[in-house]
This record gives sequence, C-alpha cells and structure tokens, in this order.
Amino acid sequence: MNDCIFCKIIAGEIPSKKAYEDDTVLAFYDLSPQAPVHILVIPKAHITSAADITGDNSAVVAHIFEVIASLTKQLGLNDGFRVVTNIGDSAGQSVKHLHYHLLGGRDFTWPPG
Ligand code: DGP
Repeated sequence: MNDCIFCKIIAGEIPSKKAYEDDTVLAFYDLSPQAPVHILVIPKAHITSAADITGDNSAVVAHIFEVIASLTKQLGLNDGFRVVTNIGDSAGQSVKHLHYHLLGGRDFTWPPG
C-alpha cells in the first residue's frame, strides 16, 4: 500500500526501533509510548484491520501471538501485559494496517476507556 505508514516502515523507508523481525512479522517500538514497554506487532502483508482477517490470511495472526509471547518472556513482563488492537475510527485506529499494541511495565485498568 503506497500511502501506508506501516508498509513504509516494513520497507525501511521510515526508520523504526525494531524489537523482532522475520519473513512475515515485524515488531517495533511505538513512537508515542503509552506504557514503559509499548511495541507494535504487525504482519508484513497489508491487512487493514482485524475486521479483514479471513481464512486466507489468518495464519500470520497466530504467528503474531507466538511472537508476542516470546517478546514478553524476553522483556521479563512476568506480572502481566496487555495486547490491544483498535479497529476502525470509533475505536481510535489511526493507522489502517493491522497492528497489535503490546503494552507492559505498568498496571492497567479494566474496562479500558
Ligand atoms: P492506533 O491508534 O491503534 O492506530 O495505533 C497506531 C500507533 O502507531 C500509535 O500508537 C502511534 C504509532 N505510530 C504512528 N506512526 C508511527 C511511526 O511512524 N513510527 C512508530 N514507531 N510508531 C508510529
């Protein structure tokens, strides 16, 4: 996607601080962290949001959660962490490329705002 910020980060056209990368998944630190640990985990294939996950593209989502589990162990988030994905404007999705926010290093309230 030509105008997608996250596709540009994947392509290396916009710099990012990487936490993990393989052939299908990239994890990088959020520019505007909302917790001591705030990493975005994204598929390299452009999927607009979790509302666009189908049987044809869902394998990468399972892999994303494997990456998240591995990252949290590496980062020592043993007391807990939160994974959030915003879908659409009313949920506050500002970048229309599927991404999972991995947040940790502090306590979180429930329900979220
Ligand atoms: P959301 O609001 O759920 O669509 O989250 C998008 C997140 O992406 C937001 O927390 C800020 C982050 N973000 C936006 N642009 C960039 C960027 O160029 N680099 C990095 N590292 N993060 C970005």
